[in-house]
Amino acid sequence: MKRLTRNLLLSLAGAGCIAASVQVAAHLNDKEPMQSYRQSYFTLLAMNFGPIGAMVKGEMPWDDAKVKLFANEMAALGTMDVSRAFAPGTDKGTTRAKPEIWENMDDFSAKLDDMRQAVAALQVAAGSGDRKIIAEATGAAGKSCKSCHDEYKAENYLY
Ligand code: ASC
Repeated sequence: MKRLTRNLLLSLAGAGCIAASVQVAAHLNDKEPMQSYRQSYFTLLAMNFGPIGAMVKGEMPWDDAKVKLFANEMAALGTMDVSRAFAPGTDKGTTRAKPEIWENMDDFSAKLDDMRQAVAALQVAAGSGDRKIIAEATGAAGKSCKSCHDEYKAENYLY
């Protein structure tokens, strides 16, 4: 009886591990690591930009400390070289990145640079605490996201 309980517990623990690894695989697909990497990167950007946009639009109560924090996180992301996640051959699999990216890599890289500059400017604007300046920089950053999505991202803005 005791052994049966022990075996039951061990097999439940094993099932738990399998369930956990399936969940992890949804975030990092080791068959498509670059696709997972860039999706994670843009998720981080969106999860910081979303609330700033919502505060600027008055959809969320203004919180100056949060605006500064999220803008800092975005600027930190802007220092990362996400272009390596668009390596040749990674236009396949689970991706919304259009093949046009690889056909126009110079233009795509220029747009990534625009994004880096826009998030750096947003960080400076957030530091000023001036809501009008922050709103302008937020609009400019949103435009830079959108200009790339319009040409190079399929379907909805998910990440
Ligand atoms: C976001 C997000 C985007 C951009 C885009 C800006 O917060 O997830 O993809 O802003 O909507 O136009």
